[in-house]
Amino acid sequence: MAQSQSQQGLSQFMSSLLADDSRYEGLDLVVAAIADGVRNVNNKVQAAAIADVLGTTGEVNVQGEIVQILDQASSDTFVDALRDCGRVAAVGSEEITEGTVIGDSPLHNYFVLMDPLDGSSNIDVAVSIGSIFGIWSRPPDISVTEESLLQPGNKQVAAVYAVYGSSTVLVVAVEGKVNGFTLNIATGEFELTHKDLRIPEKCEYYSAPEHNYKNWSTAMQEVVDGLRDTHSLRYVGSLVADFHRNLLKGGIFLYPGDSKSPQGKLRLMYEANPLGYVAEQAGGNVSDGSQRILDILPTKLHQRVPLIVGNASTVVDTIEKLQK
Ligand code: AHM
Ligand code: MG
Repeated sequence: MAQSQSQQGLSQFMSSLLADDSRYEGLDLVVAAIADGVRNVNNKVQAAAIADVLGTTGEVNVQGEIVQILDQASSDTFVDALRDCGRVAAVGSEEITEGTVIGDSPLHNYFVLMDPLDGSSNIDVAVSIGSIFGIWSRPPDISVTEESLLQPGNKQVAAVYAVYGSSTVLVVAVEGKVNGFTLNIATGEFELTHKDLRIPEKCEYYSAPEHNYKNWSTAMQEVVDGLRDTHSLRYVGSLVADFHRNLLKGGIFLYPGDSKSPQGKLRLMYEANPLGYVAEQAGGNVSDGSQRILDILPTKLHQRVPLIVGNASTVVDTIEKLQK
């Protein structure tokens, strides 16, 4: 049976989106590899309790956080898929201390930075979690080392994220176009279900870790006091799920720095940059409170950054209030 427009598959969609554009040569293969990894990780997430792979590996990652078994398995799955696609020169992962160099032939023309399983604290309790990917093209003259991964977010050519929730959704952003696909579990196909996503102009929701309220600056406390008066709070504690909700329903996500953690909790290279890119392509905005996140020159693979992302005018309004 021919697929209707609303059921267009991911690979067909990517082929028509990128057709004949030499800037994106091989990007369809990178996105397809991520989609394969997402199918695989989705199976692992769904089967985790039964397969008895919930819980921790007993290790602590470079962030000082306890590594869940599924964190590690997801990272390995995506590194393998990205290596096998033949187009990725190097990968940075939240779960790997140093960058993983894959290859430096002319075909290896992308870098990928990823949070393979975002929302670790929700893994064991059946709450939505996800995977986040920023994709950079490899400049032709650059040799492939760990340092090559340290490029600003404004050089990203695409970003992708998945949410493993009440359905499994893959969102792909490329140069002004953001589209969402839902995994059809009967066929294994990602079908186009959210075409041309734009963040709604009406901002009805805010997401913020209010358990940190007492450690915030007075200005940040006042911003969130104001949001609380006029918006509904939705905070699940998985960045990618909170972000996805705000993208679809209209909202702003904030994870500020505070007196205990001046740079906040979230990571620049594989959380803030990719989701900031998606937000901007969907008409939203992203900031660390004083500058556009995507313009930050990274110094470390795992550096943290305060994050304010979502509805454009509410982000701008928040920055103005913080800078008063
Ligand atoms: P993770 O990448 O190890 O899962 O940690 C990041 C998560 C984000 O998904 C989420 O926004 C944040 O940590 C929640 O932090 P908190 O527990 O302080 O609310
Ligand atoms: Mg994360």
